[in-house]
Amino acid sequence: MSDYTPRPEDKFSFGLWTVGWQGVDVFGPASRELLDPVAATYRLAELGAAAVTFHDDDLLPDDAEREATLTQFRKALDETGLVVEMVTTNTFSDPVFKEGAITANNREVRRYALAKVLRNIDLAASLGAQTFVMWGGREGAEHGGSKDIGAALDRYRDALNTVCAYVKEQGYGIRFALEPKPNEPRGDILLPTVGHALALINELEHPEMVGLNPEVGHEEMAGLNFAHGISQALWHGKLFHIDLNGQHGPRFDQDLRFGAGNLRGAFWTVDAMLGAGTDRRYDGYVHFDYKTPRVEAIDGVWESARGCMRNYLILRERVQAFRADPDVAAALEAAGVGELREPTVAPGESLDDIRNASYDLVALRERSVAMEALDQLAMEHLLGAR
Ligand SMILES: [Mn+2]
Repeated sequence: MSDYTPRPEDKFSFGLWTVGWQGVDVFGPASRELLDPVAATYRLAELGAAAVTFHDDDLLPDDAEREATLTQFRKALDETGLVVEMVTTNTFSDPVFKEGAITANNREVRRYALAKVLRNIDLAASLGAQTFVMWGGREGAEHGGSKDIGAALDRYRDALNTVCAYVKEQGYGIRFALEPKPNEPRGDILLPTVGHALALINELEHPEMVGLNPEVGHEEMAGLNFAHGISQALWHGKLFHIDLNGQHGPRFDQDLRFGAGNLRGAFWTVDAMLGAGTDRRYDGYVHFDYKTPRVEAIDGVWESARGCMRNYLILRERVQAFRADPDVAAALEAAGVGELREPTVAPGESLDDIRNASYDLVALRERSVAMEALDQLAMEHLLGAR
């Protein structure tokens, strides 16, 4: 049995809001005590994390205590060796943002939201964060006709252009990562999927500064294949960050620990992160954005954090064994996976070469694709049967 102890080189990272979630849901108040974010930082370091991330309001809910808390937090980082790799802004909790933040109909709200984001960018830079995530949880609508979608996208674009220009002007080494989500808390959220967000990025003044922070549960809530989504983001050079968690199909945002929910999806997610047999791999922090279920007490909080990392390490081992298995190499060959890497029309060929070629359609119709065999091998590696 392998050792699944997390190490700094595994680059595990946790949002302070994850272990800090008190279990408040639509039907009931907090089920756990408030966790001090500085104390949580020490505990996550003990568990083997390499980094922490936070929303401004997770760490610094009270302006009067801002400097004192930051001093304590910087001390915790120094003492543990943890880094802050990503920072994000809470533009969703305060009822001022009830109808949106940077795309609210109300212009005062949009200006206040932008000011909050800019202030937080300064904080992110001062803590050495490389990535600044923007999740527009309140950017959306419940009512048809209540939102001019084109104007909302104009304002989204403007806000991204503004923050990119600000980062360049300040000389900060920060990139932005958009986090898509289809719904919840809004009935319908703008930029609902990886694909929608990628399309918006193409309209920006500095598209090279903006990528994605896809989250497992957010794509799966929409019934989408997360491994395919991050593979496309990698293909565009846009997988700047990742939010790992677990989800059981299209229902409310469950935020289960990584590996819970769609386990086969988690296997292919880790495979995609490791390149899926190609050199297009994710090399950033392995970031968890999950919530310990409300039923748990504080012991369950730390167990779930440990479980996220342990499940990633177990799945990584299974994926690597799958990719190293000679039977899998043969099955990939039989399934013609490598052949897709050959251009359909080779350099130097003309369209007449494909028009005038003869095709044995009977043989093509009847050919084996051998994909069940390949998938069964993956299943057996995942289940530890090989
Ligand atoms: Mn997230």
